[in-house]
Amino acid sequence: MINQTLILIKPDGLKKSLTGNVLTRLSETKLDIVAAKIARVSKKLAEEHYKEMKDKPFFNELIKYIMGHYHKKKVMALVYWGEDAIKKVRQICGSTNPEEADTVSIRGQYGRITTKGVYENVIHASTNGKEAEREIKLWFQPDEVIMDIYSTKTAKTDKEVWVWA
Ligand code: IDP
Ligand code: MG
Repeated sequence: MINQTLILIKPDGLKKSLTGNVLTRLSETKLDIVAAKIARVSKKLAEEHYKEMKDKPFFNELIKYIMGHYHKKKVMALVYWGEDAIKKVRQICGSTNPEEADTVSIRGQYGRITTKGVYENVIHASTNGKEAEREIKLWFQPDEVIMDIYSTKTAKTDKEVWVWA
């Protein structure tokens, strides 16, 4: 099945200069990149992204981690598209716990568990179609994605826009 998935190279990945390594590993999937950007993660975005984890004991640390509190305050967000994109990307990422992840997976190679107990596992990838849709729509606007992956509509707003001077 053709599908799409949200990938985040987390702040530890950027801080450790792993962007190239991670993208090279992901290129093994032969999937298409249909959106990409470097983004600052606000508290609001972090909490929305990880809203399912709200009741976990490590939630506050997780929010600080994804916001870049311990590293660089940025993430790289990408959308990969193609045959079994969700499954193929998850496979290369490896298990959530970097100590348990296959040693040749991205998380197995580059992740660590901090003294505060957070799994700094370098990369986020959506786990299923529903999660991918929610996450892609959270991180990207339709005009930032070069393919029509979800239906869109036009809406009138009187919002002020920020433009080059
Ligand atoms: P996933 O990223 O493999 O989908 P989730 O269960 O969705 O795993 O957890 C989101 C993130 O929360 C993980 O990537 C990891 O950074 C962190 N995390 C998950 N479980 C634990 C845990 O038991 N201890 C510490 N951090 C965790
Ligand atoms: Mg998850």
